[in-house]
Amino acid sequence: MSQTGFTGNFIVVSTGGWVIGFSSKLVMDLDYFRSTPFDPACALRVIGIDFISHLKKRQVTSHLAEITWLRLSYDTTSALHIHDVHSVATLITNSCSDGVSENQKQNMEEQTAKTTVTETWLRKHRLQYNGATRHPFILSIRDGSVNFSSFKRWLGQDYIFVRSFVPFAASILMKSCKESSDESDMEVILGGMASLNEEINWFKNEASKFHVSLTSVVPQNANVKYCKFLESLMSPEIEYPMAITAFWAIEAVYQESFAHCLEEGNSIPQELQETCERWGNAGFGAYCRSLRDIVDRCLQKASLEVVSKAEVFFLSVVEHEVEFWNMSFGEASM
Ligand code: HMH
Repeated sequence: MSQTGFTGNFIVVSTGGWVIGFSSKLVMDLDYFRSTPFDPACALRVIGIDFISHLKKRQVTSHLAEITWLRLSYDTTSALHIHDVHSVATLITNSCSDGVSENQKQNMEEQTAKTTVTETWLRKHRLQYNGATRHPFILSIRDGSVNFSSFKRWLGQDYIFVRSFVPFAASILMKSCKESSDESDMEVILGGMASLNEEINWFKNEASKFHVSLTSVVPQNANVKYCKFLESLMSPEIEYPMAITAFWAIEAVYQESFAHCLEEGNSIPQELQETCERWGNAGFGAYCRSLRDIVDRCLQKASLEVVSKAEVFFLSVVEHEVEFWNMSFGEASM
């Protein structure tokens, strides 16, 4: 057995949500995925309650980051479609009866009962999400190899983005007042807006330190697209649960990215320490947690249609974020 092997009950699911493999007590090696005849065109997701807990137990999360860049797919024509984690857990529980004790079964069921919508998405879309929170630009900040011209490009572009993010935040604030069932949502969002106020000044300061002229920054393609996306979410037709989902995801990607930079063993260049702390600090972490709780509360009772629309917005944010980081390496030719 190789060192990258796992044991446990798990289901392998293709990007489209199709079960392409299922195993009880199987030993899995990441090399196995590399060598199997998958078409390297779309991403593979591995989900399953037992599998996730194994990853945590063995502290092999670095392998998750590693397979972020591994793209696989499978012909899904005759596979079984999974709608949600609940059905996955039921499948595991029903099909592994010989490999799973009654106790374990109960644990699985309990875990499923507590699973929130955002938790389900983060499991389901782990690879895509890691693509945004463990992007090479972020990893280069963490390990100190970052190119300062990339950082400066990101800084100028993000200043423009944040200026567009303010009216978006204002639209969420309005929606929360009109549509939320909980008065405290408004306070959470207002707190976020207060820190955005500070953030704009921070950008100006930082730009002058790095000799970036904010008035002459030309918004790049990915940035223009992302800002247009924000604008589309400001429409009154976009209901609060969908808008707040995107809002949470936007903040969460930055929080997780920069918090990762700050984790033990980093070699962040001293000049970038403040940047990492801005989004990676514990207070910002707690704010993102509150936003996530709002999202989960809103979606817990929402219709399947609203939940699946919100999931699409979540994934769009993740894609825009990856494109945004890519921009730091230079504008793409398209
Ligand atoms: C692109 N995403 C981008 N910029 C930001 N400043 C944030 C998220 C967090 O506010």
